[in-house]
Amino acid sequence: MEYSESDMTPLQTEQVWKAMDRFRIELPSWGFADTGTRFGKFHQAAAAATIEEKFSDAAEVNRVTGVCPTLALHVLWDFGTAGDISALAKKTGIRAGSINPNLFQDQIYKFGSLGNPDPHVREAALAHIVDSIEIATDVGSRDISLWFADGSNYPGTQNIRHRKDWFEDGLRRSHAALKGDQRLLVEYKPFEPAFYHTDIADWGMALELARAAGPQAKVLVDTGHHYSSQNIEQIVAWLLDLKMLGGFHFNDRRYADDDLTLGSIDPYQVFRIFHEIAVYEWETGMTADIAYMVDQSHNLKPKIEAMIQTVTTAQELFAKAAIVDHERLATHQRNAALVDAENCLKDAFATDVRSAIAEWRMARGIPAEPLAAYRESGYQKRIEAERTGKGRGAVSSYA
Ligand code: RM4
Ligand code: MN
Ligand code: MN
Repeated sequence: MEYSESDMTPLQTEQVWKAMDRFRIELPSWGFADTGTRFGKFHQAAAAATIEEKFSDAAEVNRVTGVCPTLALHVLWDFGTAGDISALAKKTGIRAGSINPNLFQDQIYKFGSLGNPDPHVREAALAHIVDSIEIATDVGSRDISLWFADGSNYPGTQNIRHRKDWFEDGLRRSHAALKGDQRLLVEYKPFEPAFYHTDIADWGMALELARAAGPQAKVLVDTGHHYSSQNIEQIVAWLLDLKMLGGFHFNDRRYADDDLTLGSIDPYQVFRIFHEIAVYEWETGMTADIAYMVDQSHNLKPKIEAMIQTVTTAQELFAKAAIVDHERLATHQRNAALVDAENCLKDAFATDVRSAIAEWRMARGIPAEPLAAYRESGYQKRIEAERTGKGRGAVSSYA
């Protein structure tokens, strides 16, 4: 690929390299498996069906990008066949990342998990979270990532306040089971599968519940879990300021929780999120302890290529945010120089950082062009031949 001649200053190049040295992003095991919509699944010959295949695919993405050392695991989808995670980690060089309990697929969860009106179901959900924390301990993971499908479909059918209280109680008890520096990440989502009320519908509810749970509970922002036109970077800025931002699930959306490739619909939105983090760190001199994770469903795209595209896009947008001139921006903000302030962001966003990133990659022994390197490797052809049809029956992911 040809990039335009870099119009970057030496300082900006240095800022990009520093940003690339620290930016790591976690891949989701379910992003390599066959997924679909509620209308059906289109199978891919290369889709991963087993935990071994998911680790192998993640290792391939990490081999060509060099920045994805961990893999998020879904307890029900990945531990059913209980592969030996530490052996897999050794073999592939990929470590287990966040552990995601499954509190939505079992029949008992028809009316919710921690928010279920039946105390037995609430206890079962809590037990599953505690088991997941054990799994996290066993495989050496720090983060237990909680997404709840809990909610209701019709007005008047559930007591919203009681459910909130049950969530508080369940999360507090989950927090008590954490060991060492483990964290609970509380994810929110406004709708789906519940279509009238969702128990943890927005960042305010997630924040309140995380605070009630205990000091090692933080909020997880899934970029697809907002209403259209919501200002996500403002949420990020607030959570940073409150020291309550635990991590991200990255994906893009156009209409609902679409799980599209990061930056495919609105790259400026992602840039603005990264900018809030960069400016926070610049101002405070602190490093925000944030787990950057991908949560995507590549229903139509080839999965490994889509993942590489996602990672390189994330790097580019992170790098663009790293070259914003913070001093200049702060001055313009103080003087309310609106056009100049806005242009600080726009200039950075418009800068082509790709050649600087390619040079950084080469200096670090990573292929300059991850996607091309992947295509040349022959991996795709090999797994297509090996796996064809194998994963069809596997209950390895949603839809
Ligand atoms: C949800 C949410 C969770 C993911 C599930 C499958 O919408 O994004 O993080 O685990 O989907
Ligand atoms: Mn998510
Ligand atoms: Mn989602």
